[in-house]
Amino acid sequence: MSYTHILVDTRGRVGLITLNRPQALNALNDALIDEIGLALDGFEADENIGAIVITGSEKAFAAGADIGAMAGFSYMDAYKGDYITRNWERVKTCRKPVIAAVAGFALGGGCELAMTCDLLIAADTAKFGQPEVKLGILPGAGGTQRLPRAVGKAKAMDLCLTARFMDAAEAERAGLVSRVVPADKLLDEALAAAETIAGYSLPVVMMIKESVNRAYESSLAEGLLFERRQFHAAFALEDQKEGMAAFVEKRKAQFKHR
Ligand code: CO8
Repeated sequence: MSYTHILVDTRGRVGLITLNRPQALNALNDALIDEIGLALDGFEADENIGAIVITGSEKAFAAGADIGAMAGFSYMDAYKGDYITRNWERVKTCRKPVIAAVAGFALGGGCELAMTCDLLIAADTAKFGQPEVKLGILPGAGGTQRLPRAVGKAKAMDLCLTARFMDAAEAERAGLVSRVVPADKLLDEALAAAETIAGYSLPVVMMIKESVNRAYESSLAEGLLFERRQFHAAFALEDQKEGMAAFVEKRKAQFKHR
């Protein structure tokens, strides 16, 4: 499979997707989002892959949707073509965990793409923002929905309405980012986290991803019930027997279903 807008690689049990439109700070278009979908299809089907990392360049994770490409759009072009957003939830529907490793700008659709990932690790150079208001549009791929869930209404309103950027330290304080690391350590840290996850039982990892995502999309009662049922189901797994036996025997678990 050859790609035009991304680079696709594997590192151990980790699938690595690097956004690769350096001339436009990795601005997103339909072709790029479709390629991410294809790469995820491949990694999902590959039993040697247990987790995926999506990253960009030192300067930009992605500076948003491609403004030049959409500048002349009519309402009909955007609506009928379901511009960019048509394949947007693919990261979420990927059952294996996806980590965003963000350095530099993650703006507009770039911030939204990072937020569809399960875990967000930022370089100390990262800058997050939803500056669409400056272009006479609003966020269109989850910015007004995922950002308030991640950082609360006050900060989401601030970012979406003023278009100011939030640096990595603020993003970590606000809860958007799980860790901030020096820029030159970003990829190593993200790959190490992904490799750790890929070493665990894949069905359990998938249950965790599905359950945590429920917390965003359901009432508390429904989410808790879903979690409890998944928890019960985990006792049907050989990996549960192995994981608990290994703990009792003070050795490292050898999970069968990775
Ligand atoms: N689209 C297209 N090209 C871009 C984009 C973009 N979003 N961002 C940067 N570029 C291009 C620039 O035009 C420039 O190209 P050239 O060298 O040919 O002139 C090159 O990348 C380098 O950019 P700058 O010279 O501007 O670099 P600076 O370091 O001076 O500035 C910034 C960096 C601050 C990131 C600046 O480029 C900027 O403000 N970019 C636009 C940010 C923005 O507004 N993003 C939101 C876009 S709208 C959006 O994402 C809506 C999403 C809706 C849902 C769809 C899902 C994707």
